[in-house]
Amino acid sequence: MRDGGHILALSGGVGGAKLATGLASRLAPEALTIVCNTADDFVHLGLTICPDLDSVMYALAGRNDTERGWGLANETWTVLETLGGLGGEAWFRLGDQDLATHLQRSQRLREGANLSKATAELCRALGIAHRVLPMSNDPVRTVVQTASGELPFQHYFVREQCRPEVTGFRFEGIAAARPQADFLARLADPALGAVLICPSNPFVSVDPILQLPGVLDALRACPVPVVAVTPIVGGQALKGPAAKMMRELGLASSAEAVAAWYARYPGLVQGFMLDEIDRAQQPAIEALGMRVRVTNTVMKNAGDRGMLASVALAFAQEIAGHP
Ligand code: FO1
Repeated sequence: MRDGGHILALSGGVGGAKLATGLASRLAPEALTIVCNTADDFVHLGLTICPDLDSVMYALAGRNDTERGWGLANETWTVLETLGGLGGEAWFRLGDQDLATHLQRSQRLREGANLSKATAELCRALGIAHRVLPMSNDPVRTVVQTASGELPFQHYFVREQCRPEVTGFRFEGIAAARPQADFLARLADPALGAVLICPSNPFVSVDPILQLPGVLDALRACPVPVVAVTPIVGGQALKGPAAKMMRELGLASSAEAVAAWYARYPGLVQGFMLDEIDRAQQPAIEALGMRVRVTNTVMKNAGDRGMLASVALAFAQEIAGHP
């Protein structure tokens, strides 16, 4: 374990999973907890699917498909194709191996395990040593508000391929959802060293975590730096619809606009990590009251992931040393 204390990473799917693997390569299992968004979750074909937990677990296990960004490598699609042939719903592509995860999770939930327990069991089975937590054991579901009406998140994202114009989001169930107990306990733990907000979609991956009752207060009360890594580089999201959503919401699609989005939560984020290509935005982000670290944020390989993790950890330590 390094001397920077325990690190709590807040993550969505693909981008977050990349930084999570970088952090896991630098930190001992007892020094890192990854909290995943579960507002993308849904029940499909009778199975509970947790895309962000899956992406993080598969990446940490070294079994993720790096081309697609989601699901398992070396996947086959026999069940899905057969299902499609029967007239079943095949728009959400569940691979043969991936199905085993959803079957096992759904079975454990039916048997009475909560999502944290089912996740811990899957992590153990996949050989993952670091702690992966769902943000809550209670259901929260993102509903995407579009010019043509509301859509459940996966219908918007996968079935409609993010085509509808976004006007807003709501997180069904969030008012009654309790943050996962160990997540809150970590925020109150004197051994906590920093909170990292992974390069995930601020609207649909990070906001659901932040807006769980009690989380913002706990984050503001903990005396450690909160550092966010930009998911927008050169005006583009490396993966997913964040840039398109920003434009449709009337925001600039820029790292600065992401920082401004987080600045809507006063006193939350102390440090913001920006890509080299966006260096010119540093003064504007500093004017929001955040320290800025400019670095390469594009994670193409394990070296990049480890490097970004190291820079984030050093940046957080620096802020902690000179608040
Ligand atoms: N994303 C897609 O774009 N198409 C799919 O068919 C798809 C299937 C899928 C199955 C299991 C799983 O865990 C994730 C899956 N994803 C798929 C990814 C996922 O829906 C999104 O990347 C996240 O919800 C956004 O973070």
